[in-house]
Amino acid sequence: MSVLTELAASLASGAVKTVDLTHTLDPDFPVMILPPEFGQCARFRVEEVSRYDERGPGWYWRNFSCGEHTGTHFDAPIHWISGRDLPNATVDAIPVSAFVGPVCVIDCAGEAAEDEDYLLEVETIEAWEAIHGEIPAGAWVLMRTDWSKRSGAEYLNMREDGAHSPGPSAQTIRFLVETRDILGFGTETVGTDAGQGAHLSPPYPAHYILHGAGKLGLQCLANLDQLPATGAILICPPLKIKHGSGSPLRVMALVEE
Ligand code: 23J
Ligand code: MN
Repeated sequence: MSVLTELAASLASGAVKTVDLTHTLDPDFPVMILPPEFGQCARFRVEEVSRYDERGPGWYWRNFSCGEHTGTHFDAPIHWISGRDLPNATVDAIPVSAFVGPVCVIDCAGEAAEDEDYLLEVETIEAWEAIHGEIPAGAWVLMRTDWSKRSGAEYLNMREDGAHSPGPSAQTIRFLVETRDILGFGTETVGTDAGQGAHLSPPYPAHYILHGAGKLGLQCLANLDQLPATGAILICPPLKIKHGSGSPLRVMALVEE
């Protein structure tokens, strides 16, 4: 059998299942809050156009609006100043091959439960690799923290000194980009960076280093506890927004039972 014929049979039999890694787009879902001197990302909004009524007797449809970084979303390299001059740096120009690929999941749920400012360090990646093998070039790497199980104020976890949520260290992102040549890095939190990432060096290291190297980001992912450490295939095509810096999207994975 060809690879895709086998895949089709495996999907039909349930040997390969599809896992949804996406939060529902909802006005109540939190968005990133930046210091007040900066522009802000818009929440998801929706208005009804018609619902089998005088505005449209046979059809239901709505208009929606939101930010490019609202809800479960994709970050393109041009999102950050370090990636501004790279080729194919916008969501409409990234080769679509980047939107399907192998995924490695680093489970930091226990550490994040102990320490809300937990930083994923290189030693932890190396310990993970000692068990699961080296992260292959071109892989998506996802940081599982179970942060997606939080709701309301607990999700952003804002305090007077800013947000408190886990993320990768600068060294870890540099290691994944330079030594492993990953395709992208994804998190369950509102950013690819830790809540206190502005105080790291460089500030927002995940954004700065990933996008400066043409790598991609995913944020506000859900259900990472349903993925194996290795062996799943991630599917994450953003909307084809002209010159887009990112986009909300449906993210899913193919997982072998
Ligand atoms: C703009 C400024 C800082 C950050 C972000 C956006 C994000 O996290 C994002 O959604 O890309 S940290
Ligand atoms: Mn973003």
